[in-house]
Amino acid sequence: MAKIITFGEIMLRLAPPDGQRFLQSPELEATFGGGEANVAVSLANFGEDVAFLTALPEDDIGQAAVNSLRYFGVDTTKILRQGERVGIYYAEKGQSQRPSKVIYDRKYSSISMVKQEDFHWDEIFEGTEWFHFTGITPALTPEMHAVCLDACMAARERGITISCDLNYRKKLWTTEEAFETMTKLASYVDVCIANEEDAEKVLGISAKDTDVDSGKLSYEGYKAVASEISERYGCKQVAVTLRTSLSANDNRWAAMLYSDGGYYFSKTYDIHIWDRVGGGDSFGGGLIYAIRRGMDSQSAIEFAAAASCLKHSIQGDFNRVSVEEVNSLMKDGGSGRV
Ligand code: KDG
Repeated sequence: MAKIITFGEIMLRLAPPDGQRFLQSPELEATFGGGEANVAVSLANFGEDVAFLTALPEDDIGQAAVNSLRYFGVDTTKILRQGERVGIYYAEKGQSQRPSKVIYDRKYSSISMVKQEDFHWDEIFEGTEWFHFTGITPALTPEMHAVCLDACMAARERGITISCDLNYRKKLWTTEEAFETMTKLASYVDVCIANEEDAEKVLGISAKDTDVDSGKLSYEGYKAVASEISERYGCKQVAVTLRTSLSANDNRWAAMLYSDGGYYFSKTYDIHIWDRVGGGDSFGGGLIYAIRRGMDSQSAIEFAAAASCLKHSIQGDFNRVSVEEVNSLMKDGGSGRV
């Protein structure tokens, strides 16, 4: 039975090729992606024993989604095959001054139609050591709030480590709804992953003195965010990604881990973005891998930051990098510790 389970929605991703606009291209490239599925793929690429839990219809599109995960060695045996449809998201890449666009068509997808009683946590969690979800999963439907709470309670009872990326999605719920649900779930979370926007929108914790768009990062604000999340919800470790936008397609990228009262900063990287979607998920995958391998806090945050940087250079949601490639970037890349 897989040692790690990630839980959420995998969607069909339809994207115009070559950076074209929706209103321009006669074609759409079809791949698959979704926050928690992306984390599972990252972990599988690092050699972890990981399963993805979701619901997908019994049709060929559902099967194609399953196959896209199996290709990387993700265990798909826990996936519920039920419901009517695979959710879709349309992704248009930004360029220069034009931001990227995402359009969801995911209502009534199989995972959005599940009921609490569809999940038998005793069976699902047999042999599991780590459970990961993101704020996207409970945002899908009110029923999913309850399912996520069941999952967290069952994981906690069994001593399974729980990680959560707050991942606020404004197209799925309001900040009030996110706050109400995520504050309940956060108290079960051992390892919390956030960026500044997530912390503010989901938990109402603001890094008041950060100045992310000026090209300068104020780390005191991020430190305050991380320790506040840890204190309020009892999370043992809180990781925050530190992004400064240099242009629409260039970021300064680093990350911080708060662990055992200490703050650990990664090196900074100036990255040119080919495809930013899934960058945060690669960070989560890298962090889970590093913690599970017993890396110390400094190495863990370096590994997660480097894994995420590499994803930004890859087309599609899924990260396709090996541990060796991440190690090599950690060793030779970046511009010193922040
Ligand atoms: O983190 C990447 C996700 O945003 C992308 O895969 C789409 O899952 C998705 C979502 O719900 O936004």
